[in-house]
Amino acid sequence: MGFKKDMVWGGATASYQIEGAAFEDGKGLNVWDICCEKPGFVRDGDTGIEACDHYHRYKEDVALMKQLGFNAYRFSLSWARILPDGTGKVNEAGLDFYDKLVDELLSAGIEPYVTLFHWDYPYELYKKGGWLNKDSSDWFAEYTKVVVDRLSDRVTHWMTLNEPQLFINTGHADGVHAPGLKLDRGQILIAGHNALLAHGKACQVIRKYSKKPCEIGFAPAIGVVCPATTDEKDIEAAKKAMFEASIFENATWSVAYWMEPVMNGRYPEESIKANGKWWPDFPEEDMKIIHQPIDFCGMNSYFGSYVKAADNELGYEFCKFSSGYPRTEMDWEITPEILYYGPKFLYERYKKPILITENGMAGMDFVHLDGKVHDPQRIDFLHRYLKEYKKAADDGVDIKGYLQWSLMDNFEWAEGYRKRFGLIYVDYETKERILKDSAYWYADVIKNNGENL
Ligand code: GCO
Repeated sequence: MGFKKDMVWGGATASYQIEGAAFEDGKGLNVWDICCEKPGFVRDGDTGIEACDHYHRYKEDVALMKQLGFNAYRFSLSWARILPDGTGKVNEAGLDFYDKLVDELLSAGIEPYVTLFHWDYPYELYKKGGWLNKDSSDWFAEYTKVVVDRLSDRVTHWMTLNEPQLFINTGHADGVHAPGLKLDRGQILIAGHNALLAHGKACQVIRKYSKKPCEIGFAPAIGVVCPATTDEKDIEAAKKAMFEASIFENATWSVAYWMEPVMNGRYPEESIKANGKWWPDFPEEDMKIIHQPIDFCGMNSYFGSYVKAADNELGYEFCKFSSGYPRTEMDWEITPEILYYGPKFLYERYKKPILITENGMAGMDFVHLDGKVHDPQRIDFLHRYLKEYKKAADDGVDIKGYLQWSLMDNFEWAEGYRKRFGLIYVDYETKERILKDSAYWYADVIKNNGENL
């Protein structure tokens, strides 16, 4: 059976990670601009001030995507580039940039998949309390309206939030991502709830004001749990573990905490119970706002875990990875089966087409003596993962597409520029782009719609 004829094939990026031009053309500050200045916050003191200079080189980048045969490109908008204060005055130059990018993509035959928020939160709003402020979802709705008014005559695919569990937790609980806070559990639950509300209100705004019929989703991080064997008992155990909110002490790390409100209009009972006195008293109407119709189920996934059924309270136990287990430069285990079981379990539960919004690996990539970037590991990685994904399609899972992370090497948040995730190598001194071997390989997969996997 394989992938459908209209399979979405492309790559993904995020504004702060590639654009650069951090202080140009009236862009406002965001929390990453601020945190990058704090000594020790980002490895090597790296910042996104220049990044890949995509802001000035977007035409070259779109031409490269066209060369690779992409039919889609996922990118995010910098909220503070569009609204320097987060709300209020619009920065026309910022909107113009995205306007031109969208036109360039469409004229190259590439469908824009726009993420509204990929972590670069406006600093002016952060100073008003950010996601803790009860108005934060309205701020997001206001920003969404500005964007939709301007781009929805051409953009028809939207994602609201990227990996809310990451920006809420790494940014607000662990303090290792911007804004670098270490809030308590009660505050985290409020921030999480406001982010969910922001998602819901953005969906409402897009549906109401879009100039064309459109599709909406979001891009959560999906921690896939795979069964250790194909034994039915292990498969059931894996499913249970994947959607169980209680396996994390902090509920907002779980898949269920984000997916259940969005997809089923409820918080998982276990999250509420496990948080006891910490659980805030949210107004009931909020859930109606959060629970908006969604057109596809986004999935950002890089590695997963394995469980086997067990005779204990949980009914399963996690398998341990050995120290010699294959891993990427991020030290993430290589677990291709997540692209089989993840889509399968999500589709069974939520019945929405699956779009891989991110998947890929960081490698030890460098320019070889012949001037090329040979990255056989990435080819092997993508080959293994995509084979599993295709198996899910063969099994009847409604697969919408695959957006590889990332189009090009970029600013990997607190890790700076050392971790290279790109299909395209970026020389950060000269900003020269070089297609890695994996880019050519992926272009061939796209050309064959995955038939050659
Ligand atoms: C994330 C983001 C990306 C990352 C990628 C690799 O999940 O952290 O969506 O911005 O760069 O996932 O870590």
